[in-house]
Amino acid sequence: MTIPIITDLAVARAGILRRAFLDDDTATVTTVAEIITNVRQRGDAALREYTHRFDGVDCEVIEIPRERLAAAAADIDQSLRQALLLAINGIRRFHERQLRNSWVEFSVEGALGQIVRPLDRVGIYVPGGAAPLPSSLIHAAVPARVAGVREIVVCSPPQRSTGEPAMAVLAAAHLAGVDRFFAVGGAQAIAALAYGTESVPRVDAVAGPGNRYVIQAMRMVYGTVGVVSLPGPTETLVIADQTANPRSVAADLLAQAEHREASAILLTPDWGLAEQVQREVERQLAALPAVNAQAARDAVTRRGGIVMVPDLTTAFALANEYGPEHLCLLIAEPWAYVGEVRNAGGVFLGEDSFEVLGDYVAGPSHIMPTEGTARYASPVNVDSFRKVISLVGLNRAGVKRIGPAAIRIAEAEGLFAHAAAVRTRLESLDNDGRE
Ligand code: HSO
Ligand code: ZN
Repeated sequence: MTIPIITDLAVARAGILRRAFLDDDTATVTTVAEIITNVRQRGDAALREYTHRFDGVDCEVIEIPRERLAAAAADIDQSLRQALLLAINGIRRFHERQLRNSWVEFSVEGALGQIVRPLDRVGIYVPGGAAPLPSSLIHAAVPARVAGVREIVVCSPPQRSTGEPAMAVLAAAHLAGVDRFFAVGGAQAIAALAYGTESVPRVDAVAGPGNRYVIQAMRMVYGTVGVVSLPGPTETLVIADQTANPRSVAADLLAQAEHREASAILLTPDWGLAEQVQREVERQLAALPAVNAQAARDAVTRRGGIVMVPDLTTAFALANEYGPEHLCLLIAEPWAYVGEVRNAGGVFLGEDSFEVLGDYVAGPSHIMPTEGTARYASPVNVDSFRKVISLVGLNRAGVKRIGPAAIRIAEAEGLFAHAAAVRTRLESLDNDGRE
């Protein structure tokens, strides 16, 4: 099977443009609920058991000492360290631009304002498994650091071969300034971060991508702990016209398609391009290592395809309906269409601004909303790790003007102690005759 060309929009809408994977599946829910309860009740003992069962690793001590992180950063290939540092630098600079200030506005009635405060402690999940992603660690940890989070805790499962997480992940943790690192993964890691165990401290919010168990766990502990987002399998929607280079289009589709359970979709009004991209996809698949090619073929054939659209306006309408994690514009005038974009995690503009740069080194966090959550959610950013505290500092003049309205609403709600709290103020204002 090769990447299909879909000419009927209704078919595309009912098929690849309609996602089904966010639905709870009962088996996962049951398993995760049990894991959470167990970790909550038995703490570290439960973590050790799960690590033994799921990761095939026995570790007495769950925490990786900071010296080990530093050693990993010293030991990894010099060019990889330099690349990670370049990425960290770009991510830091991008996120520094996002910082909002606290504000207080004074008037004759006193002051109103808000203070912006970083969270005290944040937990970042980093997937292990077949392909551990050090980039995901830095794309969450650096924004948290810039936000001013006091303590950044990472959880990532140990690898069977070495008994600890991948060296590159440990190194990335050191380079990004992570404070504590625990070799624990899966739903059990999220439970530990939410409730705390003897070793793992309870955090204020969790962030980062994970498999279906991890994401289900995040949904179930939400409220006990903040959940920054629920990143599912990656998705890419490319809009390309006749000016696009079919090689680049195919390369960008395949780059994301090699991720686990990914989807990669092309919308184009140009039949010639569609056919060229189809051929290119085959040619480029043949050049990939077998494992990657298999994942990518699966993505482009089962959850992806080339959809023929009558024009770019239709393409943007469909893209907004779908709300992709990544929207890649390989069209003649990409900037002219930015105003059309309503739902997307990130927009990549033009031939030289492709998504893989965003995955690693461009600057914005690559942890972007998936599964249509771009309708309401944003990529990981500094505000993911900060909150607002409202300040109300009114004076007597304020009470005099707005107090009576408060009384009126309180009475309508039958809340007479509320009304009385205003009245005593108004009475004492009248009595001492001061303004
Ligand atoms: N494209 C993935 C992020 C990633 N790619 C990490 C490579 N490494 C989700 O946006
Ligand atoms: Zn990627």
